[in-house]
Amino acid sequence: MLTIYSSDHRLHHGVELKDGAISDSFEKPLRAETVLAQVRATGLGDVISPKAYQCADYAGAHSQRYVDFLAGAWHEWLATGRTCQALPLVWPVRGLPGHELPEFIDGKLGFFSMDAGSPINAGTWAAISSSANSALTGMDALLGGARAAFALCRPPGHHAGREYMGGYCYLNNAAIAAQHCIDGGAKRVAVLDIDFHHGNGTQDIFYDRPDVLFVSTHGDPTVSYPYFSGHADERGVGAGEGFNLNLPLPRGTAWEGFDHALRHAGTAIGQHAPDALVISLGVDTFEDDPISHFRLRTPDYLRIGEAIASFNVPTLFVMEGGYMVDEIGINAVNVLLGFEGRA
Ligand code: Q9C
Ligand code: ZN
Repeated sequence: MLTIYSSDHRLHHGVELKDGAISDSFEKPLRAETVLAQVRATGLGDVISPKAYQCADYAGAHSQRYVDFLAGAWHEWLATGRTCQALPLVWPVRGLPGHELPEFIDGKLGFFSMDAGSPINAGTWAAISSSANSALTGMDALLGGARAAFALCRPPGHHAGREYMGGYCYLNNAAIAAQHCIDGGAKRVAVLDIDFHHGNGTQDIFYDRPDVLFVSTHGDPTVSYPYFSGHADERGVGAGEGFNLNLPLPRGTAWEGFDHALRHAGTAIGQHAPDALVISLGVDTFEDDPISHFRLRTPDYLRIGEAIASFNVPTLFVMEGGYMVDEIGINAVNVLLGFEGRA
């Protein structure tokens, strides 16, 4: 299987608020490096760099004004005389009118975000555009006839909505790839999100559309981030009703419960009969993940890959979360090896 990877991801490394203090983000460069090392160690296949794309290639999944904001945010922040990382601090929540885009960067940061989990620094745009380009290059491989490809994206993307960043995410790499597939002539696409966290951003982007089915397994939002989406009764709206399937699972879910949800997902994907499948591949479902609460073990990831292969659809794997750095390479690549029948 072809892997698409750009070392430009290293240009982005941020902070996060944890337990009342600011600290280094769990979403750090070493994550992608350990996955790449495991791709090489297992001989998964060739590793190539992403091709170049335009902002217009991101603006089907996102709005043009949001992409423009991301591309220019660091320079607007610098122009105010600050050289520290840019973080939002105020949000247009229920009860505030909130519909007018502020002119000043501090207002824009809040307008275009869901939380303070996505800091912006000097290298952020280079990193996030290379990450999206990796997903686009992977989808182009599928459109060219490949059965599968692996976009080793960093930063991740699935919490980023049509007009907002959050949860370490900026551009929604999986959604951008799915939209690129539709633009390339596909009638139907499915996105299956197996990250521990609900893919609220991908849900947001395709919520009113019947052409892109979104299915997500994740920690029950009653007790897990992102708290405000991911419930089973969110089924899509308008023409998109019935094309969004959330499968929330309790804290402590191990292989049996996860496998059951995966089969449910497989049935829904089969009914949709997609031309291509995009997997939001998070491995923060691992038992030792520092910020998540499932109990999958390393061999379980081989089984996940086998299950996905049995759906029998051309498949693009897009890297999302996973924060137990020592193990994320083995676990992520196990999914790919399982898919290829190398378990
Ligand atoms: N104590 C991804 O996996 N912080 N994003 C949650 C819980 C945000 C995760 C804190 C987690 C975002 C792509
Ligand atoms: Zn996650």
